[in-house]
Amino acid sequence: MTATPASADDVLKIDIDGNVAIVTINRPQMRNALDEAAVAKIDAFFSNIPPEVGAVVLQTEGPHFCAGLDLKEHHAKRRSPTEFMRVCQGWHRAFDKMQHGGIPVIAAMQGAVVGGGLELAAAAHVRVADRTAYFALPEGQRGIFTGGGATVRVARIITPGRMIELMLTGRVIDVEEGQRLGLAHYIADDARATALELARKIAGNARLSNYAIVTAINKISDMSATDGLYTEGLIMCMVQTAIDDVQGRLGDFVEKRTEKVQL
Ligand code: 1HE
Repeated sequence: MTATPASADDVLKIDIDGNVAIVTINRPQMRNALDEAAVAKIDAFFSNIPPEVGAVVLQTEGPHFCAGLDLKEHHAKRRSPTEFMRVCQGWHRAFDKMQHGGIPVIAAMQGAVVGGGLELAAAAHVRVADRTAYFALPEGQRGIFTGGGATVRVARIITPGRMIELMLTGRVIDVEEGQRLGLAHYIADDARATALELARKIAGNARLSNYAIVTAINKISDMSATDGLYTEGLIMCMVQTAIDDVQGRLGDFVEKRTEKVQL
């Protein structure tokens, strides 16, 4: 594995392993709570993903994935409504780049995936949890609201009604229920290893197909059915005419050189 210059104290560690980037949020002493600097680093990475990278593993250090907003910073700064609006917009920008940047992101989750930590995970395309993972939206107990995209991303995954119930009650859901609701796609003994294995496989897909998958499906779900179907057709044409190796990939199937789709 080659590593970009990173030290143990970096808030965001970035390792490039072939065509997979492993991005590690590194504030375990704060349970990976996100302050303004950490969000800016996430934004910077997803604004400028190295060109060789075909998939990203997003993971965090320590026993908890992410405790959400840095409540100490928030408490100390006594932010005005406008200042907090800017913070929320910063989260939205960073997580939008992650979700719509065109490169698949696979999250490896453990322990608390709560508040803004769940908002972060919801911006990933594939979510792998280990058996310690649990999920909650405790904003109601803290006297705040979601500000990192949960009303859009989490509500779409678990439904708005379920999100309202979780926020009102502060209920904590375990990994099995999280999987049933779609917050985890996989439960694994070693979430990081499974996420890396999936990332390597995903990075082997045609790059432009991956781009279309991670950008078009969410965008099309914002459209009317008529616009969505039209857009889908256009993207299909663009993808299959622009991919250099499409004939090769199709030929591999026609000439029986590739695996069938089977259980
Ligand atoms: C923090 C944070 C934080 C821990 N901001 N410092 N998020 C929450 O409401 C979750 C708050 N955190 C917790 O419920 C717990 O810390 C955990 C369940 C995640 C972990 O428990 P534990 O026993 O392993 O650790 P701890 O002893 O609670 O925390 C260790 C340290 O991390 C401690 O600091 P220390 O100086 O006493 O060592 C904690 O204060 C610190 N810490 N979580 C700051 N979140 C864009 S809007 C998003 C809205 C939200 O995300 S609201 C939800 C906020």
